Amino acid sequence: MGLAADVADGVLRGAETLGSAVTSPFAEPALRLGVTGLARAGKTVFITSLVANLMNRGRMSQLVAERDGRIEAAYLQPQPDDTVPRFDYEHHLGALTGPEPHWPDSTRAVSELRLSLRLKPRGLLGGLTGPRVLHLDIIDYPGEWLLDLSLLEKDYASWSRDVLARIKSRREARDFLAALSAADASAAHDEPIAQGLAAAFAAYLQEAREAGYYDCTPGRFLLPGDLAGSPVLTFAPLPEGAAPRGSLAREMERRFNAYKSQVVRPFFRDHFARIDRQVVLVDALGALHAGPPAMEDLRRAMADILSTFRPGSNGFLTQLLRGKRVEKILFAATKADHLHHQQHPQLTAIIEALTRDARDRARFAGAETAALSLAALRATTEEIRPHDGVDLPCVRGLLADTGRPAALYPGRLPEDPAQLLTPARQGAERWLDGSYASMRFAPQPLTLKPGDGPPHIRLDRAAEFLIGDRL
Ligand SMILES: Nc1nc2c(ncn2[C@@H]2O[C@H](COP(=O)(O)OP(=O)(O)OP(=O)(O)O)[C@@H](O)[C@H]2O)c(=O)[nH]1
Ligand SMILES: [Mg+2]
Repeated sequence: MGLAADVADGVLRGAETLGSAVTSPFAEPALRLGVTGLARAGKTVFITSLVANLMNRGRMSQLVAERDGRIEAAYLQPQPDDTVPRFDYEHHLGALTGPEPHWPDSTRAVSELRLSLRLKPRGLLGGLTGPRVLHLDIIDYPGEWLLDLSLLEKDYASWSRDVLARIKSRREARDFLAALSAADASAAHDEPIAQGLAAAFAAYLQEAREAGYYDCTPGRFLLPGDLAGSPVLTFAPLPEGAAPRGSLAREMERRFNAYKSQVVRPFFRDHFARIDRQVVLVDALGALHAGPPAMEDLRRAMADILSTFRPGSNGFLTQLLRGKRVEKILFAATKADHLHHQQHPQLTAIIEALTRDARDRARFAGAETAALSLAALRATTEEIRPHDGVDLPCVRGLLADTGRPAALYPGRLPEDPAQLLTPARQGAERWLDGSYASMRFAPQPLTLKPGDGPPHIRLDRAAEFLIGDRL
């Protein structure tokens, strides 16, 4: 499908929604909610718990439509996009709430789920029109894929030059650079050589990612999904030089261009451009625990990810969106159940500071933004423990590795997030006030009252911001 068809499709959808308010009470509007974040940020748990809590709304008191009794029912339906994998809700919920609760497996690609909400009619004529239905289409996609947007502005030669300059002194790149110096880019293309270089480059990206670098594009090299082994993922940057027809360099260039046109563009066209509301999940506590370099890395990754929500920053995107934009963006610090609620304001301040630039720009572009800290699935209980004559606000849970109970006091988060972000920006290796502790808790065994979803922190507030105005 070409660009024009897509844009026309968008216009049609817009017209439908508009028309339904005026003429046909039975047309059913759909709202597309994107859920993204870097690897392990908490996307799968967030979607699973959000859906479970929208179906059983006993813990959703901050959702105004629920408080006012406007939500009559919520149920799963077949999704509108036939070629996108379905978000495996039942499986993930089974993992979290089954007899031996555990966290769901990592997911490596885009997936989608449609939750339909039957709502009491609104307004004066409400009694005449009968119930309304809103389809909520939830799209889970890796934040890493957004980083590929910058590739669209580069040709193969300039991309190669940038990458090679950036990685030349990195320890993680040593093997790849050695393989590169042994290869002859102007020699005739030879598939095993191309595969060897691509594998070495992918191994570098993986190591760099683990070492905390965020500039690990092309994103699909880390999360290949069903593209693994295909030519669009079998290329690598090469030093500049002669590239006669049929040479390795020519073929690599061709594949780089194929990656852009057949992987990056379709993602933005088919998924990103159709999103109405977006939540960006951030594991700020994880970065805090890992230290200042990880925090600075996270800040830069966020800035890059969020620049995609400022359409003017990229010609391709501007053309693709043609004025349509994400209406609301929520930045959420996840896993807040690792902190006693006394310290939640400090965590929220960190996520606000981390995303400040991007939020200012998004607001300028017309999107409404907010930041909060949440736990999609609360795995701990709070407790005050005396220690050396002071009361420490702790959380207690079962350790994921051993199943043993343990109490955690992560440390005192500063009131002013600049005390963390400034040293991180200046290249500090460790935090001035020592370190922040972390533990991995398992989900707690649950016995849910009828009508209650899984326990969470502020998931209802997140839902109110993201969809409340449409209920
Ligand atoms: N305590 C706690 N831990 C959480 C919560 N949400 C996520 N986690 C932890 O974070 C890990 C990653 O969560 P996922 O939801 O799988 O993250 P994801 O973003 O889908 O990860 P990928 O699919 O690998 O990109 C889980 O295995 C848990 O250890 C939460 O609400 N509370
Ligand atoms: Mg996932």
